[in-house]
Amino acid sequence: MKHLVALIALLTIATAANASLLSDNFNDGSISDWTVRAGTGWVASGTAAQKLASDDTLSTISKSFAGVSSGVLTLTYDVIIDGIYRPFNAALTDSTGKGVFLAGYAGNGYVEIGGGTTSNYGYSGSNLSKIDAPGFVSGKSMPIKYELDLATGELKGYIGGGLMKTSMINLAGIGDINTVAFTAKKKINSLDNVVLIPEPASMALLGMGSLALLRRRKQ
Ligand SMILES: [Ca+2]
Repeated sequence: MKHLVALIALLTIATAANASLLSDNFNDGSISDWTVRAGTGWVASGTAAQKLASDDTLSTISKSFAGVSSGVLTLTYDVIIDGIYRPFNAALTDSTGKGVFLAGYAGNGYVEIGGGTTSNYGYSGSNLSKIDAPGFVSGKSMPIKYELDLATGELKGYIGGGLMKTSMINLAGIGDINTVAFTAKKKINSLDNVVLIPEPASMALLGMGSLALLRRRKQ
């Protein structure tokens, strides 16, 4: 019985840890549940979201989720950059629009990762580091992952599964993170499979606390 209780507790922890805050594969051919924050927005195309080809202004779409203020946030998405040097950035922000830039320009063989805090959804070149990413080429879908530790401000950026860059971000003055935004400019950029997951760190601690409580009750 004791083991059964422990097993149920562990399963509960695993389930909670895997729950995503936001997930969208655009397979329904719609991006109507995303908000246009700037520019003319993006369009649904097949089973991905694509930037309008004729737009010359920065265009931002965003989506809100249940706010988080602790633990590690993991954001993954697939992106195709069409061009040699194109602005394409993701941002995680609070309800006032303050937050963290995750990437800036990208092109054949490289991307800029890192950044600092942002007060809007547009592109900012400040504090971004250009890094080599040999697999990141025009027209090819690349999986991007960011891990942001809300306690320490450590930001890790992965491209194609490999760790590309670790940065330290000053999160002072930023409230609960509750919005993800994507900005692009010119040409066609493709966005797909956006998933935002809170890391199990805080969940696991909570779970272990519950487990200890259960054990104590059984004794
Ligand atoms: Ca899709």
